[in-house]
Amino acid sequence: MPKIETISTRIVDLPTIRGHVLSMATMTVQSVVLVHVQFSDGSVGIGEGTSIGGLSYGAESPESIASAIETYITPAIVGRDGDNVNAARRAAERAVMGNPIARCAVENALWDGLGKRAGKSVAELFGGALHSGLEVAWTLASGNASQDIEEAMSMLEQRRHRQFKLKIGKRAVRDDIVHVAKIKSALGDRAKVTVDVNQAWSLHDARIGLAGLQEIGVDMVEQPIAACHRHALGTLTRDYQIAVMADEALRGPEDALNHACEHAADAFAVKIAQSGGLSRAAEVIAIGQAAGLGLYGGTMLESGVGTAAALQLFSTTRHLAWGTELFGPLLFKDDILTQSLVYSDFQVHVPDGDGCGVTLDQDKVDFYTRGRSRAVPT
Ligand code: MUC
Ligand code: MG
Repeated sequence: MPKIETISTRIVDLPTIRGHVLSMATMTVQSVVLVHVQFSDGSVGIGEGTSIGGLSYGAESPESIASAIETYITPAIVGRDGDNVNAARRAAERAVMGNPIARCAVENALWDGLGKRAGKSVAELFGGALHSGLEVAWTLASGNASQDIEEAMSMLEQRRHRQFKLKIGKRAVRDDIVHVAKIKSALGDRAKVTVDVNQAWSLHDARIGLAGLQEIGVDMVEQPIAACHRHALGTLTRDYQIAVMADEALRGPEDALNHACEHAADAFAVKIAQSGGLSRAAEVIAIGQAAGLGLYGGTMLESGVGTAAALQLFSTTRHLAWGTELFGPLLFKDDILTQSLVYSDFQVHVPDGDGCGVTLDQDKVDFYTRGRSRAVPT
């Protein structure tokens, strides 16, 4: 029985290709937490736990993710059977309340290790892939409409993306509608346009916002109001034709069930990190499917490691009505994988290979690791 022998973490700071302007923060660097699990038979598994904008998006920061793993999850699971992901997951859940991103990172690494030892992909461990590639959206968030239009045109030209999510909520609501309308009219029928407000609107703002967005033909609005206001989200869902998606409000199957029962959203952004790992994300997917909601493969803007883990799970999902937004690695100036994920024909392709199907470029990882002296990567 391969035992879980050691677990190590590092925070890797990856510069973004441009400022990524969200309602709550502007990102110029993404800090990803990488987890390396060493098993007693010499095999290894890698995982990732990543949030957005320090502590401005949610309750976990890169530093708290690393600390929860090192201080609490590691002692709870070291010495356990590496092949029994469920038992290790339960032990981590008992030792650590909340902290879903930290628990996700470790669980990813355990699935990766198990897949590598078994000679199977993580998708196979979850019953098998139904898709070899998934539609992938891009987020327009430069903060400037002309730059966003230029960026979208170039993505269409390259056949990389034909669905664009606009980050809004920082400006006054009517100014946001003007901004979205400019981009929407420039793109016409060539692309699908959605928006993400990241909880920035009051219910009153949201009424103005949803009416305006609907009027200009935007297809979907993600988390327009605070995650805690589920009943109000349900009101918006019922009152407007534009699809309403829950994101920050979904921290696993319990929230998914409540939203489904109350028809508080038309669609779910499924995030493996926010759900607390691949297994819990699979439960969110099952609830969304059973309720007949539209599913979206969400991202926390992870590097290739977390993106590949999400891809493995989403590839096993029957239907993602809203596609995915698994573009994280493309937002960074550099890739920390030896072989980058493949984006073509508006899809991101599920990597072949055992486990999550990706390998770290150790020199690059060392270069971007926080607190290390930097040697230029070859
Ligand atoms: C979010 O709130 O969905 C996903 C894409 C992006 O640009 O930011 C994330 C976070
Ligand atoms: Mg969102």
